Amino acid sequence: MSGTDGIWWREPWTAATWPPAWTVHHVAETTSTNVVLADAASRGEVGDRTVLVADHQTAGRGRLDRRWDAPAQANLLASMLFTDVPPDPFELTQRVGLAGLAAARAVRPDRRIELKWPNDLLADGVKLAGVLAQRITSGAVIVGIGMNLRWAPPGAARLFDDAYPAESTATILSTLLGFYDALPADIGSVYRADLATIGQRVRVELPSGEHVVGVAVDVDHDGRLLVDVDRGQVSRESAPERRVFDVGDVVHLRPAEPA
Ligand code: BT5
Repeated sequence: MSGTDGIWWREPWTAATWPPAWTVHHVAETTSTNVVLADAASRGEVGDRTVLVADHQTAGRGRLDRRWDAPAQANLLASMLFTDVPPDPFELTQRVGLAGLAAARAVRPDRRIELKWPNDLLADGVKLAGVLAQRITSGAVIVGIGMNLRWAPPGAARLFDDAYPAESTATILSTLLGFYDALPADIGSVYRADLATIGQRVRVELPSGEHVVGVAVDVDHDGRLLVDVDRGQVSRESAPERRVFDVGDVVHLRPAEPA
């Protein structure tokens, strides 16, 4: 793999043994692992299950053109390329979310780590990790995950409170990739079983600025969230209206929390 963006090499971290299906490249600094891996994939330089992991991103990206922040060498910042894309590409992001969930739980079994729709990880109710998927023109899909290990912005969570050896970032990534490989072929029921959002009272914030409040009842075959919107938001007399969301930010509301 070449690149104008850094020096590429394989398996630089002695702590890591990568599962055989994956080719892991590591770089000290890059703009965004998603963007750089997408560019390399578009040029045909890398193949299925290539992973790019960076110690630092200067332009880390969130969904909807938002930013993803982390100081150098603090957190897990990695992107995976899938050229072998299933008929329902969103399943790849569900799988990465589930693998991240399993990896985080493996190292911090004492914390309450949950999956929130569409693909956030929460630790004790606060955002710990986010997943960003993008499809490139060849049809391949890049799925990036950022997980806070040693640093988190205000209002977010990190996995470790104390000093944690740098090599362990690679161990967590390796664990994550191993869990990915162990996921069953039929992912929908596993995802829905692990998704803390289902059954919760939620506020769904839409890109338009609108928000709705209701109870999240399920995720459909297209990965969309089904919400029974509170009666008061529709009309006083009507039964709850079921709405379907394919994009949005979800806040899990505690029962007593104002919407
Ligand atoms: C996400 O977006 O949660 C997807 C984040 C994906 C990041 C990875 S890192 C490796 C790969 N390369 C990239 O360039 N990106 C991926 P979203 O749900 O839109 O959340 C973004 C919002 O979370 C921001 O607007 C901030 O408010 C907040 N935020 C930024 N950095 C954060 C952090 N480290 N921890 C928690 N929240 C953060």
